[in-house]
Amino acid sequence: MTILNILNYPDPRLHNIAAPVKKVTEEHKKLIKDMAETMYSAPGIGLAATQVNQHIQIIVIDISENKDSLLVLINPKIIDKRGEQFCEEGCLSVPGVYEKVQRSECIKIQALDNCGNLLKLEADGLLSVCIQHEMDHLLGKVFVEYLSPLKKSRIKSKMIKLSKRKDTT
Ligand code: K2U
Ligand code: ZN
Repeated sequence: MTILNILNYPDPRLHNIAAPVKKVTEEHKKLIKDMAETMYSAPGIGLAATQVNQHIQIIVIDISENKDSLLVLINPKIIDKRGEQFCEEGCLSVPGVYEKVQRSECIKIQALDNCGNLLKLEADGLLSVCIQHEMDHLLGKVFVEYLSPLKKSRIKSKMIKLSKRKDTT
């Protein structure tokens, strides 16, 4: 069981752009397992490899009640999107901050699964929000960047204070 360290905003590594996975290896499968354990223990319903300082295009998601339906998306691409939704979001890299963000309501994506097979998926509601949120992480984007400059600045100051307090305890 390996719980990985999750980078906290405004760590500059959260703005790295993730590279595509050329071939799914055993090393990637080990990272996926560790990411899933880290996500479940947080607890959260999604986690991008960027957040654990691995800058490759891998996402894990589980929005199921029983936490027994892990979705692994490698090299995800949005191939269609429709509508809009304005939902409250949180982020394991920005603990304690919940703000509304506008996203596409329905998306169609293609990705590789953890065996390297092509998958296509249509999502709406919470799954759609989560996938878009995680795909932003792979592009080096954190959800607070959609907020007003004032809100973003206040969140950044709050997170810097939090990290300084952690360092002194
Ligand atoms: O990227 C992350 O930090 C994972 C998020 C995924 C997420 C973001 C926005 C909306 C839904 C999911 C974490 O799971 S944040 C914790 C959380 C848990 C349940 C519902 C919303 C947020
Ligand atoms: Zn996040």
